[in-house]
Amino acid sequence: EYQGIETGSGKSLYSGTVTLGTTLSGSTYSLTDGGRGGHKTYDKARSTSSSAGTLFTDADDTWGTGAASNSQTAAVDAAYGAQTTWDYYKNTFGRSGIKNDGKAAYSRVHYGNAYVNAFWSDSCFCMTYGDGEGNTKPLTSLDVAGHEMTHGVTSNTAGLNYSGESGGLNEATSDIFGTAVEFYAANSSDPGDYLIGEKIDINGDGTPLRYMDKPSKDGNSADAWSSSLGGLDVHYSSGPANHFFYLLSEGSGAKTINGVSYNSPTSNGSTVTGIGRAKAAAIWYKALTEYMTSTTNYKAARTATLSAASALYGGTGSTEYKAVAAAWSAVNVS
Ligand code: ASN
Ligand code: ZN
Ligand code: CA
Repeated sequence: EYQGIETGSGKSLYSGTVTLGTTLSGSTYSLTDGGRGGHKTYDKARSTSSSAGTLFTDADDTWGTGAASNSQTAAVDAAYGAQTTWDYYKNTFGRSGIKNDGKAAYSRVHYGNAYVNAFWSDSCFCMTYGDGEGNTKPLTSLDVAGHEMTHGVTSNTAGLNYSGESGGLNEATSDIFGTAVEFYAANSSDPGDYLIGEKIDINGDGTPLRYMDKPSKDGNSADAWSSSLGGLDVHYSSGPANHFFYLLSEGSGAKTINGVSYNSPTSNGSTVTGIGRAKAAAIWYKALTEYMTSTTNYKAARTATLSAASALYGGTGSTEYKAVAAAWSAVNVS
């Protein structure tokens, strides 16, 4: 009998062939990521009950087929998403898990029948994924996994209330780090982009759920702050903060990254010069974990990110501080 941390191989739906952290117990492998707090991936087998479900196990540590019809495939994507998000936070910010206590959350796939959503829950400390329309498009893409896991991080740091302007900032935080995780992975099947949910085809026409360069492209999100912003659904009031993050990273105007073309406008006619994704993410992370609170609104998010830029890169004279101010002005936050 043998027991220990292993490295398996999986064929995912969205991210090609990936290596997976697994555990061998006796002669059976399980999707238990021993190197990352023991993160487990469970099968809900179309149930919507509140239980975790059945832990995925396998005889030879090779998982999935790359087709949604194989029940392990969505589990491969979910486990890969969880491990990549863990690695992003650990290797970028030194954060060890959602609570920074070294402990894992867990994932549940095949939730419900043709369920078209994915969600984080504070009560189970877990992420749950439906199989999407016709049970053929599980919502287990890398950016969605990073998005959902980041809800856990937000909940355990700033605690941004999930309504009004703070709710929009909460959603944007998940889009920002879901995107950062996707770029971090540099997976050739799913290279980084500033689109959210481009792999899961929820709209059925190949368009993504959200666009960070110009949020209004989704038909609902706001590009810039206005006094009515807090009345929107949080997935739309996230727009100005997503747009801020794009502008701060990449700057305004036209740009092509990993084959995707963007054209980011500014609400004040200014030209914004980006400081790069890594610095923009570091500023947002520091603001989230040190300066934002449950009631932070857009004006306070501006102050929090300026404080973070100042602490990381220098005060009012620094390029980074000035870029943060310029990017907020470009989305009508002053
Ligand atoms: N996928 C959505 C989200 O993470 C789920 C929801 O709105 N409850 O925001
Ligand atoms: Zn969300
Ligand atoms: Ca994406």
